[in-house]
Amino acid sequence: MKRKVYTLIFVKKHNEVLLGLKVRGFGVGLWNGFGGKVETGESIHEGAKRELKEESNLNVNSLEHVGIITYEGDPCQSVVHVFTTYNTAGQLKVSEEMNPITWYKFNDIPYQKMWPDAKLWYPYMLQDKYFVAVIKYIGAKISETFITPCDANK
Ligand code: 6U4
Ligand code: NA
Ligand code: NA
Repeated sequence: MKRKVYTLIFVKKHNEVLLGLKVRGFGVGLWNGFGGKVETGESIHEGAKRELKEESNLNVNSLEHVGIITYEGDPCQSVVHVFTTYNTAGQLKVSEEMNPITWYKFNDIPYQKMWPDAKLWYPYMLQDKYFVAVIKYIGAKISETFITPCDANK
């Protein structure tokens, strides 16, 4: 089966990260970073920049690739490429997909209103520590996880 490829982008400053409340589509009602499916003909980085613009109106030049998550289990096997940035341009705006958009302190992340796997790997993302995660869901429940930090490039 072909995996769907997604991006997930976290805009950060000091000890805060920008999260949006998903008001449409997959994960509706949950807080998350910005992102979506990589489209045919674009690179993963291009897809990440496009999704950030579409969902928050922010422009970004460089993104740091901080992790890869693969989700196992039916019906959606997917791979999510996680990026961070400290440098954006333009005026932050809510979108049809993310509203409201709020800065959250690292020690005040709303994990109880996020995907259940978020709390497992956000600590690495928040520290810009490269990580690899494999998360297996059965229905809405996590059945198995494998998460490892990977410091080779740092
Ligand atoms: P449409 O509505 O077709 O434009 P698109 O924006 O391309 O959708 P979307 O929003 O469905 O894609 O992408 C899902 C987003 O949710 C991606 O950024 C990846 C992220 N995501 C998916 N599963 C997740 C999970 N289990 N935990 C998590 N983020 C997840 O924290
Ligand atoms: Na999206
Ligand atoms: Na989108």
